[in-house]
Amino acid sequence: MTRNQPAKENVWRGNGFGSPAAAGGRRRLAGTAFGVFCLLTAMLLAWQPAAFGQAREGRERVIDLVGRRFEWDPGVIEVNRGDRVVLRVRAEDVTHGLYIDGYGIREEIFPGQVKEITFTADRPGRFMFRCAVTCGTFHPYMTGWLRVKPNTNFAAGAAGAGLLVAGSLAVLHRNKGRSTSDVH
Ligand SMILES: [Cu+2]
Repeated sequence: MTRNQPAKENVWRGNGFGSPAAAGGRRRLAGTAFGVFCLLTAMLLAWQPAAFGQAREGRERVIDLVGRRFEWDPGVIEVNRGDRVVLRVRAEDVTHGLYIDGYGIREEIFPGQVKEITFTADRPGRFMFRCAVTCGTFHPYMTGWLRVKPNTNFAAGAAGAGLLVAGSLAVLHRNKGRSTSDVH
């Protein structure tokens, strides 16, 4: 008889921020946003496992690399981490050498010869490759870049997991907020 819960709640509603209708609108908006988030996460998770398996195996990449005074063609080689890289190196004019920083590769390439250099791109990052045989005035500038991209599918998986955690925290926070307002 002294406990008057409904009346108390009515008083709170009257003093609350905004009308109950506005609060309902906000809640619906939050619900929609959460629904969209769930959908995106589900799509990510559905797409990710198959791609992950493929990336882990690595692909074989056969790349033709031509050395000539004083450049490499192509000057930038892009592979994914885990790829098995087969470089088919050719010297177009004089004897050149290929040295790849960070991969400990050093080979001499004579004109008219195709040298196959095989390695697994197990270290991500940007590595300079350069000519290892003095071939003329601008020999020190005969450089290129090997770009080993990190496992993008792994990154996507990590991002998906992060989104899932963030979403769960958001829901917990929302529910906590709701129960607090119900109690008061
Ligand atoms: Cu050279």
